[in-house]
Amino acid sequence: MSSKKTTAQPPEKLTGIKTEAIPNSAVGSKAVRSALDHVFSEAGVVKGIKLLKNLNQTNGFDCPGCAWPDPDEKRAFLAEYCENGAKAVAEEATKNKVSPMFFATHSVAEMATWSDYEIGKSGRITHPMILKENGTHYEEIGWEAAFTYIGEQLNELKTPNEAIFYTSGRTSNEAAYLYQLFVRQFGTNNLPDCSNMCHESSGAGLSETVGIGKGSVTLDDFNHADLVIVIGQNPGTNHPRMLTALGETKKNGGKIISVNPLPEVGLMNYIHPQNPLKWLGKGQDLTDLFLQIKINGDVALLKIIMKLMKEEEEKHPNTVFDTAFIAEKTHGIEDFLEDLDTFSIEELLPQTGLPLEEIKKAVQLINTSKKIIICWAMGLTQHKNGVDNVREVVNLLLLKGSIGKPGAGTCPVRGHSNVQGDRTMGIWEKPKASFLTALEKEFNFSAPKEHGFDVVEAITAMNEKKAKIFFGMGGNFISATPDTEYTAEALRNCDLTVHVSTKLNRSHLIHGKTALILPCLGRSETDLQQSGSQFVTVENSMGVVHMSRGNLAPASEFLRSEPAIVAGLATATLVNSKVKWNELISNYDLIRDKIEATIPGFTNYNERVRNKGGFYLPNNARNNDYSPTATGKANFTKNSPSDISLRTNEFMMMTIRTHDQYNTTIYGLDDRYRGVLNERRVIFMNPEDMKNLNLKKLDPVDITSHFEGEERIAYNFLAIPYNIPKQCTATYFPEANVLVPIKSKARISNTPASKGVIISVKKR
Ligand SMILES: Nc1nc2c(c(=O)[nH]1)N[C@H]1C(S)=C(S)[C@@H](COP(=O)(O)OP(=O)(O)OC[C@H]3O[C@@H](n4cnc5c(=O)[nH]c(N)nc54)[C@H](O)[C@@H]3O)O[C@H]1N2
Ligand SMILES: Nc1nc2c(c(=O)[nH]1)N[C@H]1C(S)=C(S)[C@@H](COP(=O)(O)OP(=O)(O)OC[C@H]3O[C@@H](n4cnc5c(=O)[nH]c(N)nc54)[C@H](O)[C@@H]3O)O[C@H]1N2
Ligand SMILES: [Mo]
Repeated sequence: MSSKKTTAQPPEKLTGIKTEAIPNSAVGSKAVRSALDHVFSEAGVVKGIKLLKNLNQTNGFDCPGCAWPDPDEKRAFLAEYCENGAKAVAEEATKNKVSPMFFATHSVAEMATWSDYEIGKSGRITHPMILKENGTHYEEIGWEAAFTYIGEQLNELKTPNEAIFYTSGRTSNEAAYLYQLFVRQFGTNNLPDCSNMCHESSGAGLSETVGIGKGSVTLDDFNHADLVIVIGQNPGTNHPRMLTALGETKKNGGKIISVNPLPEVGLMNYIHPQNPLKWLGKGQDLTDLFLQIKINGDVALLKIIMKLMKEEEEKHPNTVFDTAFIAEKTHGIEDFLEDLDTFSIEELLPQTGLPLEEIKKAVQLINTSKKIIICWAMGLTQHKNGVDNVREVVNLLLLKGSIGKPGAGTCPVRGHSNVQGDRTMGIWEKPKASFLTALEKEFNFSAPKEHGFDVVEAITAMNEKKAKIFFGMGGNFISATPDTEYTAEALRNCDLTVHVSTKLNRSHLIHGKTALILPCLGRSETDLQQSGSQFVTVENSMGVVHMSRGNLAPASEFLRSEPAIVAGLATATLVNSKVKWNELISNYDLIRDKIEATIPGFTNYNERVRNKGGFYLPNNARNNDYSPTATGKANFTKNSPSDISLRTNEFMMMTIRTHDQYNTTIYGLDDRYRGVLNERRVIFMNPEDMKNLNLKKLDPVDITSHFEGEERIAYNFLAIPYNIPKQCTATYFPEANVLVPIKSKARISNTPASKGVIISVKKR
């Protein structure tokens, strides 16, 4: 039994597992109780009620939980209630404080031994802090001194490209816009973001095929769909309000197919939180057909489906394919069908692990549907062929003409609540030339043209000492990124690491020679500037831009807003900037005027965003217009099934979220919908696979990942027999990130393949 000592990963210590039966349905009274417990214990009852009253209300703040849209009308108390949204706001409204005294009491080395749960529960950071070179404890520093120090360090770099500016997806449009402007005036496009690890494969696949990197559907389309396919997504935990939309699809006679290696509880059956009378009942069955696919078998499945569709179309022309749409709107059908013919069902089927009969049921539903929506998330994007997955989804929709009309289209369900808006605002390492030109014209400077580093490239550059300063606008870089020990070395190589954060996290503890924490306001808090209290704006997963106004008292009087922090930084760093940074933050309307002047779709921004529910950004695919693609039409593409082959005793591992976490923020230690309580170091395995390895339930194991001859080990996980296909396993992120090799990533999008890790399992 060996155990490597390390501080960059969560501790290996087990916390005392309990297992219970998996519930039959999601939400219901238990979910409401769980949420209220979190809110009241973190924030107290009075503040807790105020929080819930303002969550997702037109005049309140946008839920920081996920990017699922709110209905444009009805927004009663608890109307858009969701357990995990409530937990997200509770986490921000916590009474606990991480003060200078807290930092004086706990050394960095001590805090690094805590679990992510303990680190997070420490609370909100109250003052700007600095960890000096060779220091053991963070110490208080004034805002101006902090800005001056960072500015000096930035200006001492040999080139601006030695600095990296990361963004997580909670940052508002206003903050993101100012931030990218500052970074580009400083002289680099090194703007990696959480999207690089998330929906980058969707953006890449969709831009190429339909000419826009965002989804095409609106919330209302769910009312009209004949069929919704949910593939590689667990909405019951990660987008609970989506279950309401799926419920509406069913109510209106639509069908639902779920494609997932796990029978995720929320997708199967759901009890509406709004209807307490039904809390005790059986709930509503959501999924009509569940395809329990093997990990990374999706391209193979979609190809089989499309081959069977083609067979039927050949027998009965014009009954399956939308030939008029294909002729008028698309490009490449011949090549695509020819390529499809080169694959045989016999060869594809084993990759899916499914009986052909089940797939035929799906084909039957697809053939008879005219309006199809396909929803997906990380189960498709975080694979070596993640972009192929997304493009294959588009192929299916194009065959059916199921895009650009009501009740049909693409629905990549975004994660962070403003990750889509941040991209719209220019947080991108590969900016479009037209965007840079608009910035140059408006602000009278010369913008860098060379593409910057994405997340994986940034880590590699820091590891190889080609980059020396890391700046994080939100997020938790060390715990969110792959290959934990390699990334830790990268951050430790830096001369300076800086984090703009609300709460303490592990990235403050795995640091450069000098480290700073700049504490900011959370979304639920009042943002007071010279002209009065400000609101910010965000864009949800369906391209609606709307306002978000915090109204709770800030966690500390020393906090600054993200826009104000950027302005402070820019003023201290840039010598020749013609931007009036301080004026811009005196009234955020002025920032929005600049956005309007440089980004298409924001005409009359300040006026329209004050309308109830906000406004939709232009979306060519939604309007059945594919002119922005290279061919001017929607493109069929040729895609590759998985090329991973497992050796004896090797397994595929996906790293997924529990019901009690928000990415790297651990709300609690339970995964109620999977029947696991009080433990995160678990590996879900097929019972027969366990038998072959001579493993019994809850046996402790070590996990080794295998990649191009390299091995990485994660110690001390408990094996859980679970309803998962053979040779497939699941662990939780971030505990298993140490196993994800930095070089194992999706073609084109460069997204870490954190759902397709090859592992072996050994009893301890
Ligand atoms: N409460 C809560 N809400 C969140 C988050 C959170 O952590 N907590 N995170 C937010 C963020 S940033 C994001 S990106 C989203 C993430 O939302 P999801 O993508 O739903 O999150 P994951 O837990 O990664 O789940 C991936 C799902 O895909 C399945 N899957 C894995 N591999 C495959 C595969 O090869 N094929 C198929 N068909 N399925 C597969 C898994 O079984 C799982 O059900 O949620 C957002 N919302
Ligand atoms: N193995 C594996 N790795 C993954 C994934 C996976 O499925 N498997 N998923 C990937 C995905 S989809 C994503 S999106 C990334 C997430 O990566 P990140 O976005 O970097 O991580 P989060 O855990 O969401 O960041 C949480 C931190 O953000 C800070 N924060 C919270 N609210 C605010 C705010 O309003 N302002 C500021 N400035 N800071 C704030 C808090 O300090 C908190 O600790 O992780 C990726 N990593
Ligand atoms: Mo994400």
